[in-house]
Amino acid sequence: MDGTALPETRSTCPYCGVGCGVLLRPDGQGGLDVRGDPDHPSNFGRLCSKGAALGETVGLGERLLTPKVGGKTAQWDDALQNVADRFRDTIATHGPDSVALYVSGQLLTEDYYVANKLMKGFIGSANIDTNSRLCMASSVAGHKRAFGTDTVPGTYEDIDAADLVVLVGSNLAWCHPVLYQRLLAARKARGTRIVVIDPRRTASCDGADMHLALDPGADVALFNRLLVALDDAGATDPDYLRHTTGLAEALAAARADAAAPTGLPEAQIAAFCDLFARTERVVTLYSQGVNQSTRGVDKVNAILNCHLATGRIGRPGMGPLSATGQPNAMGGREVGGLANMLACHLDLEHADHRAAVREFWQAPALPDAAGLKAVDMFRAVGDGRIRALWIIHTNPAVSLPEADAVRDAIAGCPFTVVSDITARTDTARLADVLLPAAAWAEKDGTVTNSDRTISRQRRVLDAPGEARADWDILAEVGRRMGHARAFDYSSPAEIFREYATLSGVAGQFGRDFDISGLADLTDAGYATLAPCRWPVTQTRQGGRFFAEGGFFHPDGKARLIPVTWAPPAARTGPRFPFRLNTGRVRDQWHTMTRTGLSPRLSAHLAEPFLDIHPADAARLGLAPSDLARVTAPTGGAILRARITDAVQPGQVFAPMHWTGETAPSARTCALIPAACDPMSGQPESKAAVVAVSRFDAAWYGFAVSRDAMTPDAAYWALARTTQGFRAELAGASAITDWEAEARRLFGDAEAEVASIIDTARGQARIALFRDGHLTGALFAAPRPMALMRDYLATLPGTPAPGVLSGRSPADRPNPGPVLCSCFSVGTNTIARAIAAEGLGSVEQVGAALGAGTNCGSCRPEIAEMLRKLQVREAAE
Ligand SMILES: Nc1nc2c(c(=O)[nH]1)N[C@H]1C(S)=C(S)[C@@H](COP(=O)(O)OP(=O)(O)OC[C@H]3O[C@@H](n4cnc5c(=O)[nH]c(N)nc54)[C@H](O)[C@@H]3O)O[C@H]1N2
Ligand SMILES: Nc1nc2c(c(=O)[nH]1)N[C@H]1C(S)=C(S)[C@@H](COP(=O)(O)OP(=O)(O)OC[C@H]3O[C@@H](n4cnc5c(=O)[nH]c(N)nc54)[C@H](O)[C@@H]3O)O[C@H]1N2
Ligand code: SF4
Ligand SMILES: [Mo]
Repeated sequence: MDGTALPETRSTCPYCGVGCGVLLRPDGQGGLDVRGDPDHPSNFGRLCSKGAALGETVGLGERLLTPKVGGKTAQWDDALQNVADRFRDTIATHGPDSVALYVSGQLLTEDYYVANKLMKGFIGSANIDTNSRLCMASSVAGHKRAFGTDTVPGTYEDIDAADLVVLVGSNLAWCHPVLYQRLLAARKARGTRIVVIDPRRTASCDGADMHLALDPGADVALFNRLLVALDDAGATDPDYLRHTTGLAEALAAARADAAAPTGLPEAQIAAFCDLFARTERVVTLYSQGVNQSTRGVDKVNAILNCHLATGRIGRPGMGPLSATGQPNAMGGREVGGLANMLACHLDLEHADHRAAVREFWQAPALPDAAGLKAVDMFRAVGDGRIRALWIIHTNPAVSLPEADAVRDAIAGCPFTVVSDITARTDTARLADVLLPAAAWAEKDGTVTNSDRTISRQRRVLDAPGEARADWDILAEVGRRMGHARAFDYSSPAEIFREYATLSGVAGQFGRDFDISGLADLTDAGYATLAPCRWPVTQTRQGGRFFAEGGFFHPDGKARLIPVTWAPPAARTGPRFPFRLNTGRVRDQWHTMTRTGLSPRLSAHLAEPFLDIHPADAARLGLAPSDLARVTAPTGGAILRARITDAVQPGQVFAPMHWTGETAPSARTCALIPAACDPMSGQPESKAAVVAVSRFDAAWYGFAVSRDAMTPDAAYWALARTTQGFRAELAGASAITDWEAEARRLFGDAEAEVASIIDTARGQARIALFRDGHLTGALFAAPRPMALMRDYLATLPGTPAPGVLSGRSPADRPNPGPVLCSCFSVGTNTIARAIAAEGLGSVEQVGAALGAGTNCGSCRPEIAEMLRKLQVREAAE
């Protein structure tokens, strides 16, 4: 088939909460061409590196294609009946609260709606929670406390129209790259000031006017200082304050907090407060540095206080904006996917709300109290209170705090069901029943992004094997549990109409979330639904909230909340002297089950790492490329040390992405204590305490291969390449037979071998060939080796003469690690061009090499390279 003849279909990127529109064109061979949708109001055609590489992640190599029961392939009928029977039996014997659903902000709204309806309405338990507990729960609780409901007041257009954007605990440049590009475009057009508040220097600091490297957890102290400064400067808005209560109490608490430590120089605090006070159009955009904290809700309210006090909310170019992480984090909040919410922003604790939903669903029972929140849910799995668990679209054995304990709890649960697109996850490996889910490009539904825009995801590929959409699997189990009528859905459009109708009931209770204007959408209307921002009613569509008050507390007023600083729950001390911060890298998505399939994305950072300050590294005797052993009260890890002053002394940073599948010693969440915010239940994933030392391996290795490798070493990390795989390795004990080791690693006993082995020095270079083509090469030595890794990664499957030298021939310079993933331009290539051609700006680098001219995600890193080279030149 001629792929280009197929039409493009509008859909939505399945990664972050920016919610970019994509145009998808199947290439006729199972692949997809992807480009940004020029007409989508979130991105106007832009995509980041992850969105642009979506086409590389739809292959079937790793897909789960049939149900499995007890590890064996099963028929859908048997698997579903098994799930329904085991859930029903468990409920009959131990009650509805002995079962639980753990779901995800990556589910489509229709999937989510059915899951919530099944659990709360028909199983009659509120034990459904979602990974959004680890992500958005503090923002939800903060919004509800201040506004009376979980409303995001503003829109993305406010970023275009602001004069000051304050990024708090957000690495926007890497985690919401298209929004960041939008912010940079606004800065170019109108000179927007940017302030970054983050203990760590990130890619987002590159374009910033100010970086406030505050102490971890000091946000409440800083925003209390700001509130006082706003009051002192006369910047509060008496007219607007009529719509609020609590300013005096909030100010009193803030004044009493004046001595709370921030770690910032007084002059810097003053400069920030002054800039904020004299700028009317301020957007404060915040993310996980705020939410993932034992004081997350207070942090949110400390920010909201400042916007409410100044009346800078709900008008163009101003307001607080919580950046949602997952593509449908917002949708999940709307449908009530959290254990303490009902549906459509109705409250579980509210008898009238319960009665209305119960009647609407014709449900036998509705719980009247919140269910177990994620961390407590897995504790209950661990201690046997929960005996049947269904995990859908999330990987909790990796992503929850105390991940080793969570993994053990799931393993010990009498009955675990996992719905996933692949069996190769740390969680799926523990399942009794494994259900193959259709992936994003194979199913229809809707998602809501950070600014309340509802967009369609559309099916462009056939679901492979026997994979089925999540809503379909859930509805089928609902029917088999005896609720035929309630779950008699035949399409996502039908579910969406029911959901929109229910939101009208919420509207009648005066709730903000009302999309009843879409309740009569026909199938054809659903098929062609254009992006729209809620609310959508007969009288209103989209817009901002709260410019004229109109809050959702009974008195219609917002609450300013008195908040007081407190340090993170885990305390550093002699045993665990370092503060561990965790987060994301530019080109990987969470546990890497999709982005990890793309060689381009895997080339940016091919290994898990620990960022540590040069002074700390020197004290610990850590040299660049050494491995660091990281120990916490709850677990341990081995990570590659990256020595950098981007982190402060006493603080270290590690990414969250690596797993038992990709780097078993780098399961970062094993280091995170399960300390949670008391109001939101959100864990403090950014402030663990650890000890760090050098990991002295007996040998260090690097390997490339055409086919999958099976590393067996104290440390290993595996990544995809265009030619197959690459791996970093380190062993705890000496190897005596290197050739046997290489054959085992590459799973090939018969290949021809070329090798240079110096047993006395413990050095080995071994290459395996089949039919004159390289199938694998292993390099090992007692110390980390300087090799041209990115060049070596291109050799498997080629004749690869000279591979054992570990270097590229003189006429093929080593490009270095990929910085620009759109055009695969390496760091060395950029550095060479800067030096040889005297390039002085990101634009000039782009003109010379193309790097940074497509999605722009790497522009901050190019700027950082230029800055470092200029600093070096100035010093010379
Ligand atoms: N590339 C990529 N993008 C993603 C994702 C991904 O996996 N990969 N995931 C998506 C999801 S689900 C989410 S939730 C978002 C997360 O998006 P972000 O929240 O922007 O990302 P993080 O890296 O988790 O953390 C943000 C920053 O918080 C800082 N921080 C730590 N402690 C504190 C503190 O006490 N105060 C302050 N002010 N800052 C602190 C960290 O140093 C870090 O730079 O990203 C989304 N986008
Ligand atoms: N240390 C630390 N831990 C963190 C964080 C942090 O900053 N630091 N951040 C937290 C946050 S904000 C988040 S959001 C979580 C994310 O953590 P998780 O949700 O656990 O991570 P994902 O890799 O996104 O898991 C999604 C799973 O769904 C599968 N999947 C993909 N498509 C489909 C589908 O269509 N249907 C089904 N059924 N399955 C599918 C994927 O293969 C994958 O296994 O991590 C949290 N954990
Ligand atoms: S910013 Fe990137 S990951 Fe996020 S929705 Fe847009 S293209 Fe997808
Ligand atoms: Mo998230």
